[in-house]
Amino acid sequence: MKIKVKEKTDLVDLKNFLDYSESVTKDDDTFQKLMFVYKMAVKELNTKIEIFKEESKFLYNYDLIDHVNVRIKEPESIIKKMKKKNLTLNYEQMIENINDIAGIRIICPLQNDIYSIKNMIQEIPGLETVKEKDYIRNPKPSGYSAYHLIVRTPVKLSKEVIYVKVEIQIRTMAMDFWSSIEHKMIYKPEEKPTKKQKKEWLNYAKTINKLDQKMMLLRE
Ligand code: 0O2
Repeated sequence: MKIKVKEKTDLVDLKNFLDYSESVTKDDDTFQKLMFVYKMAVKELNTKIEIFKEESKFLYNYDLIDHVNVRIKEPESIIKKMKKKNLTLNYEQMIENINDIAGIRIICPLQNDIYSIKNMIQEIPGLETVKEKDYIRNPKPSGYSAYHLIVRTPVKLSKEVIYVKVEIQIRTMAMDFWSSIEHKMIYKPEEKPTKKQKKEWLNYAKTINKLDQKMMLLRE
């Protein structure tokens, strides 16, 4: 693995940070180095989101953000997802096409809050939006609902600034309740779910959505 250390601080895309034509081998040096950079990206962004959380409580006495979860995708899951997407197992393909290696999940009380949080994030200096998916206005066929933002965020290391992709999922508490259980039982289950089960979960998602709408009215 070639590590390019620059003399001066420089702006570097993650894909130029290492020799990335190499094959993806779980836990080799390149993999470790990549995971370190993703981890730092999540850490930096999470600090900014925590500030929004504290700020809304301090200024408006409102918990705009209930809680935040961060995670780095497991190496096995990254490789599994690459195979599912029929990608060549090299770092170039991994960095370009797997958008959720670094993930942040923000849970908030109401559907309106999701859009306020999304706007606040998009105004963070230096952050670029790569992709947006509004699964609230357009839920997935399963019923899955959330707002997904794929962003590129700068990570300042001692010698360079590296741009790293992070997936931010923003959900209400009700959506999170549904998707956490559905994830285990239907989305990634041990046993394949039946059509009937899938339909039942879709109906639960609709109920959850109605509940979210009612909560917004109550708040108003
Ligand atoms: P895991 O185990 O949660 O990490 P992209 O390449 O960015 O365009 P991607 O990542 O293929 O698209 O697709 P998508 O549909 O936007 O989904 C990204 C993530 O959303 C998933 O990651 C899940 O976390 C969540 N998700 C999507 N659909 C569902 C669903 O039907 N049910 C639940 N519970 N979660 C869902 P992973 O890597 O698939 O899974």
